[in-house]
Amino acid sequence: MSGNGYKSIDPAAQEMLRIAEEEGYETVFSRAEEIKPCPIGRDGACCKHCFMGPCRLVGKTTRGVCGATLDTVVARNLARAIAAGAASHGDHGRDMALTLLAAAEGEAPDYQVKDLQKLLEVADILGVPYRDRDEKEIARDVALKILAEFGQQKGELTYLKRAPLRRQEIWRKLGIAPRGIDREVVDLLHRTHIGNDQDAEHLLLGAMRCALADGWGGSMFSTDITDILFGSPAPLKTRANLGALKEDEVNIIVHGHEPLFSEMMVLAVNDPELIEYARSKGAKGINLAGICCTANETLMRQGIPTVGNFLSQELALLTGAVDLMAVDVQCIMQALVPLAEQFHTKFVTTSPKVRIKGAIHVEFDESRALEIAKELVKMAIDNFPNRGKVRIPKHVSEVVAGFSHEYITYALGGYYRASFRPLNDAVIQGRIRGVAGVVGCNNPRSTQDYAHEYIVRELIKNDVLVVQTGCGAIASAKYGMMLPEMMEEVGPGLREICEATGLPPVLHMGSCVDNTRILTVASQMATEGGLGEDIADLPAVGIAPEWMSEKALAIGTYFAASGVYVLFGVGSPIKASEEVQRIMSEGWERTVGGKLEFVEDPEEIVRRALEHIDKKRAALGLEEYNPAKFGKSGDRLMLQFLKALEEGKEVSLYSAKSLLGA
Ligand code: NFS
Repeated sequence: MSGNGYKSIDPAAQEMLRIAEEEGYETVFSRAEEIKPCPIGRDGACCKHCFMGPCRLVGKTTRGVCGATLDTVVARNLARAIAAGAASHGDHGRDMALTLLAAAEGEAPDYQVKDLQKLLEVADILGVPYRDRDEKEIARDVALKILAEFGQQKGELTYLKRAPLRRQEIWRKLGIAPRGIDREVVDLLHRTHIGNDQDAEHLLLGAMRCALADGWGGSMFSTDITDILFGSPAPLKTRANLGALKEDEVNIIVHGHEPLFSEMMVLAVNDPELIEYARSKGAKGINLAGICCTANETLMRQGIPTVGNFLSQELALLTGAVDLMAVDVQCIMQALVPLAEQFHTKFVTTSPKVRIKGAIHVEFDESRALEIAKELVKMAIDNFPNRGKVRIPKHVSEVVAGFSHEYITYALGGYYRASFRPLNDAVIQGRIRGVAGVVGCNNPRSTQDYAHEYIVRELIKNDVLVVQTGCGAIASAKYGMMLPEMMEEVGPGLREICEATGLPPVLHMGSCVDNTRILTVASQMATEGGLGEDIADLPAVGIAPEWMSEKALAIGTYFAASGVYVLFGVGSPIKASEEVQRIMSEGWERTVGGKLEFVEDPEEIVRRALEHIDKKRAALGLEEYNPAKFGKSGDRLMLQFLKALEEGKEVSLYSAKSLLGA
């Protein structure tokens, strides 16, 4: 196990794990101890693609029954995982598009276009006419155009043009510009069937093409439609960790990924009649909270608290305070159902795609969305009096979230000067050394949140601006790292920028599909000027310190294929093949400019990340990073001055001058 030897660094998780151990509840942590990972499968050396095997390519066995080499097997296993990850994001995006279409056609009355500006921007990119047209007509045509990109057979995805020109040329030259979202997933599944593509390098090119169909297709569409339907996020303050559960209120947790359902739950818990009904059952109110990425969606837009990331899902039930947990798709552990049975918790599946044996199934139907959400809230209220022992840990942190790329440009230049110019200038001057996306899951094979927390702290100390999504963002939120108070731990140059713009040093940019917001920021930085012409020129890195899902592999691959150096922690699914490691590292760096490496040690991840950032700075001809030059701007001193005033200290002209260092 990598990490600090503990199961979690989260004090709330530790408290619940103590209870689990003392009282004999099984969790993902205890199962991970019992089940040792198969070393052959873990390293990518087990081939299960036909029934002549499975072939375990270890020791003297260097070929499968069909003759497939270790390099082929390792590359094929990774490629299949990437196809599954891209399919998951793509299908999520498709559901969003179908709902936008239903809303536009009047078949989903509870959904409306909430962000007209975003709808018009998306219409413009997609070439959908929007002048003098009715909003619903535009929304319908946008939805239809997006749906057509899923089934498109030839040509290129339209969103590729959002990437810098240089990047588009690289994709075209290599033949990896994705044609249609579904086509690339099917193509990769076909290629990895027995007897097809058996050249590791070529297989991995196919994997990049499929991953790009996720990043610049399925996921990016999903982010855009979510903004259109529920509003583009802007900063707000809310709370994170199990302490957000309330002893005296009905607690409902939404868990999963598609905000279509969780947004309706937000409306339902605010229904005055239901609040009154909750009171009639002895509760003071209704408390909605989230887990995993659907939590990130409602947190960013509605300020709904998150009770935790991936590894906290069972721990929430152990509090005995969850009256109902409703799930949709992805990252939902089957173990939740037998665990819920040991408490009073009602566990409800809602997606037509996801049933879990033993769970209550209330199928979500977008034509009666709010009605179904209210039904579930009522079910939770009726269950409130059935609670047994309740043990809610006190730990909860505040978090400022909601940094869409639109808001970042606004923060940097206001409405009429919204741009990335100030950010680029800060990088050029060396106030910001570089930018890092720290994203991805938790994994019980490494201490929960240990690597996330360590890496983010080290990066901001070294003047690297950090942007986060997914369970990585929830990790930082739980430790109060997304607050202005963090400024004390920030390097001097980055601190000056944060203080001048009001941006925190660690930005919560949303759920995992919202990694596409990071692609957009990177593209805009690259085209703004002064930092080269392509994403690969930027002093930037992507890190998934505690990844576990196939979706994470798809994300890492589309970032690498977009020109970013990506580092994954925990362990390596390609360990068995040095050739595959070489292709994805030096090989990809030569062809696409980005690379994907698996590095277990968080310290080594930070070292490589900073080294890469400095290498890119040098290639751009920028001044060498020198933190000693910064930290003396008036902004910081002004803050101290204002704080002194706030604390009621008498500030005379003389003391103000001394505070300001004059
Ligand atoms: Ni991303 Fe979000 Fe979390 Fe990993 Fe799962 S919730 S989509 S896959 S575990 S970060």
